[in-house]
Amino acid sequence: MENENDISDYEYDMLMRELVNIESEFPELITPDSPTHRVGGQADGQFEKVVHTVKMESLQDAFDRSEVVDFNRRVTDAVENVNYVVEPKIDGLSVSLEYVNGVFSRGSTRGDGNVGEDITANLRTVKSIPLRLKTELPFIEVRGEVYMPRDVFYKISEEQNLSGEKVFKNPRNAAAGSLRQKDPKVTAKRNLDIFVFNIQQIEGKELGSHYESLKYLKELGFKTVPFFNKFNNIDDVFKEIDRIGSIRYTLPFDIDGAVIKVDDFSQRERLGSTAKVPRWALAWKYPPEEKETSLLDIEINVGRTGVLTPTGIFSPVILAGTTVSRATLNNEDFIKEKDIRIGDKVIIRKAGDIIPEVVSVVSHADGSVPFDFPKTCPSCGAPVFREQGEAATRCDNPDCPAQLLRILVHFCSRDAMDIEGMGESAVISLVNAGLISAIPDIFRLDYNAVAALEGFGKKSAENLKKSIQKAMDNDLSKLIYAFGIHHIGAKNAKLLADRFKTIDALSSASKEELTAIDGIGEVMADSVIDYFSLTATMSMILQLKTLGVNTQSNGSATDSRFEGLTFVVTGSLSNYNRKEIESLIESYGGKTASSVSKKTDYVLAGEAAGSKLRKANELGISVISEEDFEKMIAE
Ligand code: 0OX
Repeated sequence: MENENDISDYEYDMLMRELVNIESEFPELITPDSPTHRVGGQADGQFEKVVHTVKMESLQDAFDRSEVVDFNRRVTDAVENVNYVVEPKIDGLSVSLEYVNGVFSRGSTRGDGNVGEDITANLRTVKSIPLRLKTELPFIEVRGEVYMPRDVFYKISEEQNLSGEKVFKNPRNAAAGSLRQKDPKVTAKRNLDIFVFNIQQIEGKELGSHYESLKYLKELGFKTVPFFNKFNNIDDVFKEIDRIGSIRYTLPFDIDGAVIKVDDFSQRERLGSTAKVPRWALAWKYPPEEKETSLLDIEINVGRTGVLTPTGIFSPVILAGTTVSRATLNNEDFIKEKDIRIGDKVIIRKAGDIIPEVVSVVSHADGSVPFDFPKTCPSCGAPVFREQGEAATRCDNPDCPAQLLRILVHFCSRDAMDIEGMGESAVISLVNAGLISAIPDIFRLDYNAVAALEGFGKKSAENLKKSIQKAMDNDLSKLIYAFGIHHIGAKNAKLLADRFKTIDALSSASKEELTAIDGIGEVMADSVIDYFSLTATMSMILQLKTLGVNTQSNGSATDSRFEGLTFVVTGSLSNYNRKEIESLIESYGGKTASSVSKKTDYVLAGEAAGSKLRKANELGISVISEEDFEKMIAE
């Protein structure tokens, strides 16, 4: 995705460093497309190319103090009486600005350091870039960092949130996205800013040091890096990088480090550059800010896909400039591995300076106990599952309210029950109107109520009725797939339907029977068994059958367990009306009669059964309850 990363910049930099080390030790492993071959992003053709006559070099990173000490040793071994300038490292995008006779003539991105892109029109909209310099120099090219101030970033994020647009991940991505706009008017609205920190080329002025050139840049009207100080020993350099680190989050813009530069230009020349970086400069990278706080609670949320995600609730602390009181705890293993308990003192930080995470546990509270990851879904109470080799704990309940929309949309989708007119927006409307709250409700829709809904009308309601009625005769394989059983795609659903023929046979299949099918592995078999072990699943299947939904393989023999048996139903049942129970009995090959006689095999007696029950007892006919009946069909 445009200007987006999955890992934090700090992590990226560390990984890149590791790759460079591996490649220098094992050059045979270097691939032609190794990311170490580029200095930065490459030009992608949307803008005109600009060849940088003076290379826009990158910086050597340092993550450990010993690396700064080594850098100082290398420098002082080569040159005497060194002065260092230390400046904040602005977290933005490096650009080049060219001025001919004091007039801004061209601006470009750094690209890979040798070739960038012409973004003059967009840079003209950055108010702090002077369009005319205070002195009419024949030519000057400067380098600076374009950034988005943090308050601008928060304001734009809020607007993007409100309008449902994708929100930029951080101020740097926002600045990058804004600079790459085709229409400069869009860039202009983004309130970008710049800090200039280097003279790349100059005609008409002699300068001997970096410090001097920064002062001169100011005189010309540039907004230079907000502070830069000169030191003649490494101890003071350390003090300065620590000082900058301590004020880092009070600055109104993001910095990701401090840059240490040899001041004197003739000393820089003597030190020279490697193929990639100058030997006279070093970028100190600050590790992400970490803070200690207390874990007050662990909240478990169920996502649309049924995954249970634990979130830590903390005593609020200010971290990387904002107040943090929540952080994801990822999953059960993360909590177990770190032994995170409610009441713990923990260290938290923000990955990539944006997303809060728990780094470690400092101490447990007195009397605390290991966190017990829920065994049931906090949304619906059904048992939850964790599959072998998977970190996620999942709720598979087809009635889980947290997952209802996704479950319904999948159930109706083309490869599943293929119900035309039941796309996501229709499902949302029907759920919001209270007409559907579980899968079986699809087959007991009140079409008058549907017709009265906004966006439906009589015609759509009629069409919907037709497509739902058609779906009732779908082959078993479509129904199995429609259930959305984890790991069971359309093809596997067909395998299961072909082998078991009826939903009842499938629901009572053993693991051995399942894995005996070519194409069904252990993970799938476990998933099927878990799914049918839920009471909610069995109750849903019973309802679907009652409503007349086909649960058999088309063309296959039917489940005729009640063949030759006659039932008389009396009293009121809790799960079925009279018509529903009769069609259910018939679907198993049984017959129903209205009066009890010697030919009656079973009397199914509900609440307040009267004379028929008495007669059955007189004739010695088996009387069964609704519960007994459900057991008979579940067997
Ligand atoms: C910054 C920044 C970047 C000059 C030659 C090598 C690196 N992001 O703030 N780069 C440099 O220096 C260049 N200085 C900076 N302050």
